[in-house]
Amino acid sequence: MDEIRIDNLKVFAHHGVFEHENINGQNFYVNAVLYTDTEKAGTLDRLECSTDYGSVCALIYKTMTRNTFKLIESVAQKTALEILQNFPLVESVDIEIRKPEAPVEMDFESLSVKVHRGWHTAVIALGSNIGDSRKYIENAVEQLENSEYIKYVKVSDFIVTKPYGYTEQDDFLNGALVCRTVLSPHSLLDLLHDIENNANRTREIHWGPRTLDLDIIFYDDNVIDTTDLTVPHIDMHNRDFVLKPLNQLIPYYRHPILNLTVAQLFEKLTKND
Ligand code: A4P
Ligand code: MG
Repeated sequence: MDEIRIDNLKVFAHHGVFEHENINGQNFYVNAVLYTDTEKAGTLDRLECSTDYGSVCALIYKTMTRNTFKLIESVAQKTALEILQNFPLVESVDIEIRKPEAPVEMDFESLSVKVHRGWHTAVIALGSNIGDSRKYIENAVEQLENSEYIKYVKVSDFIVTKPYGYTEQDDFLNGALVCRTVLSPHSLLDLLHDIENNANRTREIHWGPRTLDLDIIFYDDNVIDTTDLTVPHIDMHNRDFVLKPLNQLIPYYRHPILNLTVAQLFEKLTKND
Protein backbone atom coordinates (compact mmCIF):
# COMPACT_ATOMS: atom_id res chain seq x y z
CA MET A 1 0.00 0.00 0.00
CA ASP A 2 1.16 3.55 -0.75
CA GLU A 3 2.31 5.80 2.10
CA ILE A 4 1.88 9.47 2.92
CA ARG A 5 4.44 10.49 5.55
CA ILE A 6 4.66 13.31 8.06
CA ASP A 7 8.06 13.59 9.76
CA ASN A 8 8.69 15.22 13.12
CA LEU A 9 5.68 17.51 13.29
CA LYS A 10 6.39 19.75 16.31
CA VAL A 11 3.52 20.17 18.79
CA PHE A 12 3.80 22.01 22.10
CA ALA A 13 1.46 20.19 24.50
CA HIS A 14 0.91 19.26 28.14
CA HIS A 15 1.00 15.44 28.33
CA GLY A 16 2.83 13.72 31.16
CA VAL A 17 2.54 11.88 34.45
CA PHE A 18 3.98 14.79 36.44
CA GLU A 19 1.91 17.85 37.35
CA HIS A 20 4.66 20.24 36.21
CA GLU A 21 4.44 18.68 32.72
CA ASN A 22 0.68 19.34 32.63
CA ILE A 23 1.22 22.97 33.74
CA ASN A 24 4.33 23.99 31.82
CA GLY A 25 4.06 21.84 28.70
CA GLN A 26 6.89 20.72 26.41
CA ASN A 27 7.63 19.94 22.78
CA PHE A 28 6.48 16.66 21.26
CA TYR A 29 7.37 15.45 17.76
CA VAL A 30 5.04 13.28 15.70
CA ASN A 31 5.90 10.87 12.92
CA ALA A 32 2.92 9.60 10.98
CA VAL A 33 2.64 7.14 8.10
CA LEU A 34 -0.77 7.00 6.41
CA TYR A 35 -1.33 3.80 4.43
CA THR A 36 -3.63 4.62 1.53
CA ASP A 37 -4.04 4.05 -2.19
CA THR A 38 -2.76 7.15 -4.03
CA GLU A 39 -3.04 5.76 -7.57
CA LYS A 40 -6.24 7.56 -8.56
CA ALA A 41 -5.04 10.90 -7.10
CA GLY A 42 -1.71 10.43 -8.86
CA THR A 43 -3.33 9.62 -12.20
CA LEU A 44 -5.91 12.43 -12.12
CA ASP A 45 -3.69 14.90 -10.21
CA ARG A 46 -6.62 15.75 -7.92
CA LEU A 47 -6.41 16.33 -4.17
CA GLU A 48 -10.05 15.23 -3.60
CA CYS A 49 -8.93 11.69 -4.52
CA SER A 50 -6.27 11.65 -1.81
CA THR A 51 -5.79 12.64 1.83
CA ASP A 52 -4.69 16.22 2.45
CA TYR A 53 -1.60 16.01 4.68
CA GLY A 54 -2.15 19.63 5.77
CA SER A 55 -5.54 18.68 7.23
CA VAL A 56 -3.97 15.63 8.89
CA CYS A 57 -1.31 17.84 10.52
CA ALA A 58 -4.06 20.19 11.74
CA LEU A 59 -6.00 17.25 13.22
CA ILE A 60 -2.90 15.90 14.98
CA TYR A 61 -2.22 19.36 16.41
CA LYS A 62 -5.85 19.76 17.56
CA THR A 63 -5.96 16.29 19.14
CA MET A 64 -2.72 16.83 21.02
CA THR A 65 -3.46 20.34 22.25
CA ARG A 66 -7.13 19.91 23.21
CA ASN A 67 -6.46 16.82 25.35
CA THR A 68 -4.06 16.26 28.23
CA PHE A 69 -2.96 12.66 28.67
CA LYS A 70 -0.62 11.13 31.21
CA LEU A 71 0.90 8.66 28.76
CA ILE A 72 2.28 9.08 25.27
CA GLU A 73 0.67 5.66 24.65
CA SER A 74 -2.69 7.44 25.01
CA VAL A 75 -1.57 10.34 22.82
CA ALA A 76 -0.58 7.87 20.09
CA GLN A 77 -3.76 5.80 20.43
CA LYS A 78 -6.11 8.82 20.34
CA THR A 79 -4.25 10.46 17.46
CA ALA A 80 -4.31 7.26 15.39
CA LEU A 81 -8.04 6.75 15.95
CA GLU A 82 -8.87 10.38 15.09
CA ILE A 83 -7.03 10.06 11.77
CA LEU A 84 -8.75 6.76 10.91
CA GLN A 85 -12.18 8.15 11.83
CA ASN A 86 -11.79 11.44 9.93
CA PHE A 87 -9.95 10.43 6.75
CA PRO A 88 -11.90 7.59 5.10
CA LEU A 89 -9.23 6.82 2.48
CA VAL A 90 -6.67 5.96 5.16
CA GLU A 91 -6.70 2.17 5.69
CA SER A 92 -4.17 2.11 8.53
CA VAL A 93 -1.70 4.40 10.20
CA ASP A 94 1.57 4.36 12.14
CA ILE A 95 1.85 7.06 14.78
CA GLU A 96 5.05 7.69 16.68
CA ILE A 97 5.03 10.23 19.51
CA ARG A 98 8.53 11.41 20.50
CA LYS A 99 9.20 13.22 23.75
CA PRO A 100 12.78 14.54 23.69
CA GLU A 101 12.30 16.73 26.79
CA ALA A 102 10.85 13.91 28.94
CA PRO A 103 11.78 14.39 32.62
CA VAL A 104 14.37 11.62 32.86
CA GLU A 105 17.67 12.63 34.48
CA MET A 106 19.89 10.90 31.95
CA ASP A 107 21.35 11.64 28.59
CA PHE A 108 19.06 10.57 25.73
CA GLU A 109 18.00 11.80 22.33
CA SER A 110 14.31 11.05 22.54
CA LEU A 111 11.77 8.70 24.15
CA SER A 112 8.89 7.51 22.05
CA VAL A 113 5.90 5.24 21.55
CA LYS A 114 4.87 3.96 18.13
CA VAL A 115 1.52 2.30 17.37
CA HIS A 116 -0.06 0.79 14.28
CA ARG A 117 -3.86 0.99 13.98
CA GLY A 118 -6.18 0.27 11.07
CA TRP A 119 -9.60 -0.75 9.82
CA HIS A 120 -10.39 -4.47 9.81
CA THR A 121 -13.34 -6.50 8.54
CA ALA A 122 -15.26 -8.32 11.27
CA VAL A 123 -18.11 -10.77 10.76
CA ILE A 124 -20.42 -11.29 13.73
CA ALA A 125 -23.21 -13.84 14.26
CA LEU A 126 -26.31 -12.72 16.14
CA GLY A 127 -28.67 -14.99 18.07
CA SER A 128 -31.41 -14.88 20.69
CA ASN A 129 -34.12 -17.21 22.00
CA ILE A 130 -35.44 -15.54 25.14
CA GLY A 131 -37.94 -12.66 25.35
CA ASP A 132 -38.31 -10.18 22.52
CA SER A 133 -35.51 -11.65 20.41
CA ARG A 134 -35.94 -9.24 17.50
CA LYS A 135 -35.66 -6.26 19.87
CA TYR A 136 -32.54 -7.70 21.59
CA ILE A 137 -30.84 -8.25 18.24
CA GLU A 138 -31.90 -4.87 16.80
CA ASN A 139 -30.62 -3.12 19.95
CA ALA A 140 -27.30 -4.91 19.60
CA VAL A 141 -26.99 -3.85 15.95
CA GLU A 142 -27.81 -0.27 16.94
CA GLN A 143 -25.12 -0.25 19.65
CA LEU A 144 -22.56 -1.52 17.14
CA GLU A 145 -23.67 1.06 14.54
CA ASN A 146 -23.33 3.82 17.15
CA SER A 147 -19.86 2.77 18.25
CA GLU A 148 -17.14 5.21 17.19
CA TYR A 149 -14.91 2.17 16.61
CA ILE A 150 -17.16 0.60 13.97
CA LYS A 151 -18.40 1.68 10.52
CA TYR A 152 -20.16 0.34 7.43
CA VAL A 153 -22.37 -2.14 9.28
CA LYS A 154 -24.29 -4.42 6.89
CA VAL A 155 -26.92 -6.69 8.44
CA SER A 156 -28.49 -9.88 7.03
CA ASP A 157 -32.14 -10.84 7.22
CA PHE A 158 -33.16 -12.47 10.50
CA ILE A 159 -34.31 -16.10 10.38
CA VAL A 160 -36.12 -18.38 12.83
CA THR A 161 -34.11 -21.57 13.44
CA LYS A 162 -34.45 -24.81 15.39
CA PRO A 163 -32.14 -25.10 18.42
CA TYR A 164 -28.79 -26.74 17.66
CA GLY A 165 -26.74 -28.61 20.28
CA TYR A 166 -28.90 -28.38 23.38
CA THR A 167 -32.34 -28.96 21.83
CA GLU A 168 -34.60 -28.62 24.92
CA GLN A 169 -35.10 -24.91 24.33
CA ASP A 170 -37.14 -22.48 22.24
CA ASP A 171 -36.44 -21.66 18.59
CA PHE A 172 -33.81 -19.00 17.92
CA LEU A 173 -33.83 -15.84 15.90
CA ASN A 174 -30.49 -15.64 14.06
CA GLY A 175 -28.70 -13.26 11.74
CA ALA A 176 -25.25 -11.91 10.98
CA LEU A 177 -23.51 -8.67 10.24
CA VAL A 178 -20.32 -7.56 8.59
CA CYS A 179 -18.57 -4.33 9.51
CA ARG A 180 -15.27 -2.45 9.55
CA THR A 181 -13.67 -1.92 12.95
CA VAL A 182 -10.58 -0.30 14.42
CA LEU A 183 -10.79 -2.60 17.45
CA SER A 184 -8.42 -5.53 17.90
CA PRO A 185 -10.13 -8.96 18.06
CA HIS A 186 -10.00 -9.04 21.88
CA SER A 187 -11.26 -5.46 22.25
CA LEU A 188 -14.10 -6.33 19.86
CA LEU A 189 -14.91 -9.38 22.04
CA ASP A 190 -14.98 -7.10 25.13
CA LEU A 191 -17.41 -4.77 23.34
CA LEU A 192 -19.63 -7.74 22.36
CA HIS A 193 -19.63 -8.95 25.98
CA ASP A 194 -20.67 -5.45 27.15
CA ILE A 195 -23.54 -5.45 24.65
CA GLU A 196 -24.58 -8.98 25.75
CA ASN A 197 -24.51 -7.84 29.39
CA ASN A 198 -26.67 -4.81 28.50
CA ALA A 199 -29.25 -7.37 27.31
CA ASN A 200 -29.27 -9.00 30.78
CA ARG A 201 -27.42 -12.00 29.37
CA THR A 202 -26.65 -14.66 31.98
CA ARG A 203 -24.46 -17.70 31.40
CA GLU A 204 -26.05 -20.85 32.79
CA ILE A 205 -26.21 -23.77 30.35
CA HIS A 206 -23.51 -24.16 27.68
CA TRP A 207 -25.30 -23.84 24.32
CA GLY A 208 -28.42 -23.05 26.38
CA PRO A 209 -31.07 -20.31 26.06
CA ARG A 210 -29.90 -16.71 25.90
CA THR A 211 -31.30 -13.19 25.42
CA LEU A 212 -28.40 -12.34 23.14
CA ASP A 213 -25.38 -14.16 21.72
CA LEU A 214 -22.77 -12.30 19.70
CA ASP A 215 -19.97 -14.43 18.27
CA ILE A 216 -17.04 -13.33 16.14
CA ILE A 217 -17.06 -15.55 13.06
CA PHE A 218 -14.23 -13.97 11.02
CA TYR A 219 -11.75 -11.15 11.61
CA ASP A 220 -10.03 -10.35 8.30
CA ASP A 221 -8.36 -13.66 7.44
CA ASN A 222 -6.84 -13.96 10.92
CA VAL A 223 -6.51 -17.29 12.68
CA ILE A 224 -6.69 -16.80 16.46
CA ASP A 225 -6.50 -19.55 19.06
CA THR A 226 -6.35 -18.19 22.61
CA THR A 227 -8.10 -19.36 25.78
CA ASP A 228 -10.92 -16.82 25.43
CA LEU A 229 -11.14 -16.37 21.66
CA THR A 230 -11.11 -18.73 18.68
CA VAL A 231 -11.43 -17.22 15.20
CA PRO A 232 -12.76 -18.31 12.77
CA HIS A 233 -15.54 -19.50 15.10
CA ILE A 234 -14.72 -23.14 15.77
CA ASP A 235 -18.08 -24.63 14.74
CA MET A 236 -19.40 -22.10 12.19
CA HIS A 237 -19.10 -24.51 9.24
CA ASN A 238 -21.55 -26.94 10.92
CA ARG A 239 -24.25 -24.34 11.59
CA ASP A 240 -26.82 -23.44 8.96
CA PHE A 241 -28.09 -20.64 11.22
CA VAL A 242 -24.67 -18.99 10.78
CA LEU A 243 -23.95 -19.93 7.15
CA LYS A 244 -27.34 -18.93 5.73
CA PRO A 245 -27.14 -15.27 6.86
CA LEU A 246 -23.43 -15.19 5.92
CA ASN A 247 -24.21 -16.55 2.47
CA GLN A 248 -26.53 -13.59 1.97
CA LEU A 249 -23.86 -11.06 3.05
CA ILE A 250 -20.46 -12.43 2.06
CA PRO A 251 -20.77 -15.55 -0.15
CA TYR A 252 -17.22 -15.16 -1.50
CA TYR A 253 -15.47 -14.66 1.87
CA ARG A 254 -12.95 -17.48 2.19
CA HIS A 255 -12.49 -19.47 5.41
CA PRO A 256 -8.75 -19.09 6.12
CA ILE A 257 -8.30 -22.67 7.44
CA LEU A 258 -10.84 -24.72 5.47
CA ASN A 259 -10.00 -22.73 2.32
CA LEU A 260 -13.63 -22.79 1.15
CA THR A 261 -15.88 -19.80 0.54
CA VAL A 262 -18.99 -19.23 2.62
CA ALA A 263 -21.10 -20.26 -0.39
CA GLN A 264 -19.14 -23.54 -0.71
CA LEU A 265 -19.41 -24.24 3.06
CA PHE A 266 -23.14 -23.58 2.94
CA GLU A 267 -23.62 -25.83 -0.09
CA LYS A 268 -21.59 -28.61 1.55
CA LEU A 269 -23.62 -28.42 4.78
CA THR A 270 -26.94 -28.31 2.94
CA LYS A 271 -25.96 -31.41 0.86
CA ASN A 272 -24.89 -33.31 4.00
CA ASP A 273 -28.21 -32.49 5.70
N1 A4P B 1 -15.25 -17.35 22.63
C1 A4P B 1 -14.29 -18.06 21.99
N2 A4P B 1 -14.30 -17.79 20.68
C2 A4P B 1 -15.29 -16.87 20.48
C3 A4P B 1 -15.77 -16.19 19.34
N3 A4P B 1 -15.26 -16.44 18.11
N4 A4P B 1 -16.78 -15.29 19.49
C4 A4P B 1 -15.45 -17.44 24.08
C5 A4P B 1 -17.31 -15.06 20.72
N5 A4P B 1 -16.91 -15.70 21.86
C6 A4P B 1 -15.90 -16.58 21.73
O1 A4P B 1 -19.33 -18.05 25.09
C7 A4P B 1 -18.32 -18.52 25.95
C8 A4P B 1 -17.00 -17.89 25.64
O2 A4P B 1 -16.59 -18.24 24.34
C9 A4P B 1 -16.97 -16.38 25.60
O3 A4P B 1 -16.87 -15.79 26.86
C10 A4P B 1 -15.71 -16.11 24.76
O4 A4P B 1 -14.58 -15.83 25.59
P1 A4P B 1 -20.73 -17.66 25.67
O5 A4P B 1 -21.47 -16.89 24.63
O6 A4P B 1 -20.54 -17.01 26.97
O7 A4P B 1 -21.53 -19.02 26.00
P2 A4P B 1 -21.68 -20.47 25.51
O8 A4P B 1 -23.10 -20.75 25.31
O9 A4P B 1 -21.00 -21.34 26.50
O10 A4P B 1 -20.91 -20.63 24.16
P3 A4P B 1 -21.19 -20.07 22.75
O11 A4P B 1 -19.94 -20.37 21.97
O12 A4P B 1 -21.70 -18.69 22.62
O13 A4P B 1 -22.33 -20.96 22.29
P4 A4P B 1 -22.57 -21.23 20.82
O14 A4P B 1 -21.58 -22.24 20.38
O15 A4P B 1 -22.68 -19.99 20.02
O16 A4P B 1 -23.94 -21.91 20.91
N6 A4P B 1 -29.12 -22.95 17.94
C11 A4P B 1 -29.60 -22.09 17.05
N7 A4P B 1 -30.54 -22.48 16.15
N8 A4P B 1 -29.18 -20.79 17.00
C12 A4P B 1 -28.22 -20.31 17.87
O17 A4P B 1 -27.88 -19.14 17.79
N9 A4P B 1 -26.72 -20.86 19.68
C13 A4P B 1 -26.18 -21.69 20.55
C14 A4P B 1 -25.08 -21.25 21.37
C15 A4P B 1 -26.64 -23.08 20.65
N10 A4P B 1 -27.66 -23.44 19.70
C16 A4P B 1 -28.16 -22.55 18.82
C17 A4P B 1 -27.67 -21.23 18.82
MG1 MG C 1 -21.16 -16.56 22.40
